Amino acid sequence: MKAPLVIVTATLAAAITLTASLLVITTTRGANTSFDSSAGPLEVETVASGLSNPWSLAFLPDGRMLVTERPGRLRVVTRNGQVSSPVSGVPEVWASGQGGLLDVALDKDYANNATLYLCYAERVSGGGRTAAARGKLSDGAQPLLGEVKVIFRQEGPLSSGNHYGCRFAQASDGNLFVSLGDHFGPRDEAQNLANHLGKIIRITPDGAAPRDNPFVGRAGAKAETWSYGHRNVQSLAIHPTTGRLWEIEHGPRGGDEVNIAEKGKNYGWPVIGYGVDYSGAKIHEGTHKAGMEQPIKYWVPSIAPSGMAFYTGNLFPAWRGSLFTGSINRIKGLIRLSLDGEKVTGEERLLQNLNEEIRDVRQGPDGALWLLTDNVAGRILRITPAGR
Ligand SMILES: [Ca+2]
Repeated sequence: MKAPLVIVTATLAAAITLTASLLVITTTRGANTSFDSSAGPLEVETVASGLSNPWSLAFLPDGRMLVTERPGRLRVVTRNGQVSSPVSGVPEVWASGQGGLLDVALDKDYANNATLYLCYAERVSGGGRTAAARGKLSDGAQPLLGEVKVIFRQEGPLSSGNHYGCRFAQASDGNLFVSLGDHFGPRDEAQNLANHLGKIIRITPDGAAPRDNPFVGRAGAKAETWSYGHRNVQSLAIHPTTGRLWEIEHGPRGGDEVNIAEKGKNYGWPVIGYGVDYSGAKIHEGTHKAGMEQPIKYWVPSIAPSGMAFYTGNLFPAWRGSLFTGSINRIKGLIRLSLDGEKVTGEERLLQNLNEEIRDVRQGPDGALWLLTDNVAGRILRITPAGR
């Protein structure tokens, strides 16, 4: 009787384990989970699912969306969650480690020129680098990106697969800011003006360095560079009223930062900062140094920030003027920072019980918050006040 009993017990145990895991899935992803917030309970709607590591979301003028999938696909998604076949004509990417097809952004004159920008990891002999391309989207049953032109390629030591940065923000004058990671290589390169590692650059839509960039004409410096001493910036946005460029970057173990990235300024990595190495070893000389900027907010421990949106909508009046960023640490959720001008006055952590890595956050044309969850079956989520 012993053997059958063992089988029965094992079967029971397996059944209990299965039930338990189903319960976990139901309670973390089910409709009955409540998501409290300072603006009242939130409703989380799954608009689309089954996306492969979605990284960036951009709204088309008609309310549909463009979504990148890190393995190298760009898709058009309708408001009701219909996902198109991959847009053809997208540049080949190096989908390895943190690299692949990363940001997508529409030109501010997209309604007239159908132009969009893609930021991605490009394979070169011996590693990868951040590259940016533009193209024109031809919509329809078989969407196509045409007139594709690579407008920028990062110069300097290559990446083995990490820290590409790769977010866009377009200023009102049409110039593009692009964040470029430090490649998780020799850290001091972020202080070396002779390459593009650990920099934010400012380029025209054709990829040229505007003549009023800070290092134009300086020997041994890159004309595209706008600011430097950054580690890995995966959140970039223009402030809706001041027009200034804000960025959020990953620190090492501790020390993620919000900065206002100003022309020609040095943001300190790796000389100053608030974290330590993953081993616990010391990295920085200290937290302050003359000639280096202080963040307006930092996190210890790290939150692993990705994506960024200033909220200006009507669905959440209490949150107008707040700054949102996602966390790709699945227990930290969606982060809301309340602001008073250029000061951070508070922090709220939302959707922590969602148990998802949040890769991007955008404000939709409907005033809802739209999120991407980063995994092999990633989702597009729409966040609204419950009952609306
Ligand atoms: Ca810094």
